[in-house]
Amino acid sequence: MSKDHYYDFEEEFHSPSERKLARNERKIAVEKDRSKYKKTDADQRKKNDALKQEDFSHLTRGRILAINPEGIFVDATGQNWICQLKGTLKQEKSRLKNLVAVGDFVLFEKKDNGTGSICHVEERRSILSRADNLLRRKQQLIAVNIDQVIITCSVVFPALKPHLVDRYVIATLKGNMTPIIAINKIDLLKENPDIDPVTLEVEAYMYKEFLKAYSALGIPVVSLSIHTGEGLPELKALMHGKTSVFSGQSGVGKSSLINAMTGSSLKTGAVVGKTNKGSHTTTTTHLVPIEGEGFCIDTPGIKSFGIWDLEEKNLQAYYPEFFPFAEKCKFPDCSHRNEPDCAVKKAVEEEKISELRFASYCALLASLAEEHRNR
Ligand SMILES: Nc1nc2c(ncn2[C@@H]2O[C@H](COP(=O)(O)OP(=O)(O)OP(=O)(O)O)[C@@H](O)[C@H]2O)c(=O)[nH]1
Ligand SMILES: [Mg+2]
Ligand SMILES: [Zn+2]
Repeated sequence: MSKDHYYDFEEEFHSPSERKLARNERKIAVEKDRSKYKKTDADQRKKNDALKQEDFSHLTRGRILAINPEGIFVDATGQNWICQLKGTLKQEKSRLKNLVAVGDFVLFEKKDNGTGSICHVEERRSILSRADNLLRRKQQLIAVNIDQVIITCSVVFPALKPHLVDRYVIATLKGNMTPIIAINKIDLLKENPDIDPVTLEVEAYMYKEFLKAYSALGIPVVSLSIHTGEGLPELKALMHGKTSVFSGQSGVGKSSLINAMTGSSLKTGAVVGKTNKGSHTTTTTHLVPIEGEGFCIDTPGIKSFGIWDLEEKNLQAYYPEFFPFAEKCKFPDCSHRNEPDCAVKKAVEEEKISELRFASYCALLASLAEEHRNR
């Protein structure tokens, strides 16, 4: 049994306190006595065989547009159906917190009054997901079958946060999609009587450094403002013919950008003055068709974006600009934190590696270590 499956069974049979106390003992016992699970393995095999032979010809193919409390909204050639998951699907064991997501292609059985029952979910070609909480036991799907993630951030309200952008970049690459960074609200960088000049100066410096660092990585970066219209045609061109998902902190302007580009009227909400945080206006994920060709997906701003299934030792792989220097570190497994003769740290001092990216790497490494300790 793989480690993944082990945790599923563990979750089912034990309370959280028990889990912490006796995890190792049980793990050894489980490994010794696999007979307990043989039946389940066989059941799964039987189910898979049955699925292969199942006749899907009476079912309709559609794509999930939105998931609301009323049901799962499925589009089948322009017509909307409100569906539920068929019972057998719900019983399947998995590490997924949600079994279906916006963007999924499904086969469903038509019922009365525009309702339906989803019997099958097609294999996904890409997945944007996060860890469901700090314990990271389940993978929460945000949207699937997407080409690109438009990692949306803003300047000033809320401020630019490279470590948050990096979390999204890593999740995008891990999920088999292309990242595009959209920096919104650049109109706020101009002199403004409502904003303290020091804050503005710091933010303008951050913005400049950010552009330099991320453009050098080969990730497209678009600066935007819905007030001046700057950057909108450029982003629109990048979205043409693709399925794009807008993801990022609450209040950065994801829904505003989608409205400005598609003519839709998604709800938008003011940023809370004191904290510079968004007010979580968008509450569900949904897919919006783009005139001409393509789709874009609006998502709610996420408070903490935990990367699904990332080990500390694998973080460096997402910082390719470190590679040529890391080879010269004294220790081959150098983490570039406290080790002596670290060539990466030296490169940061000599401005050969962006300070922003290095700070973001350190912040992410520390949070992965913290999350690991809490597991
Ligand atoms: N100054 C300025 N404000 C903007 C811009 N784009 C959006 N806003 C404002 O920012 C606020 C938040 O915008 P939303 O589009 O609701 O943000 P969101 O990212 O969808 O937020 P959630 O749905 O909460 O995740 C609104 O008050 C918008 O009017 C911009 O380019 N410049
Ligand atoms: Mg929104
Ligand atoms: Zn090093």
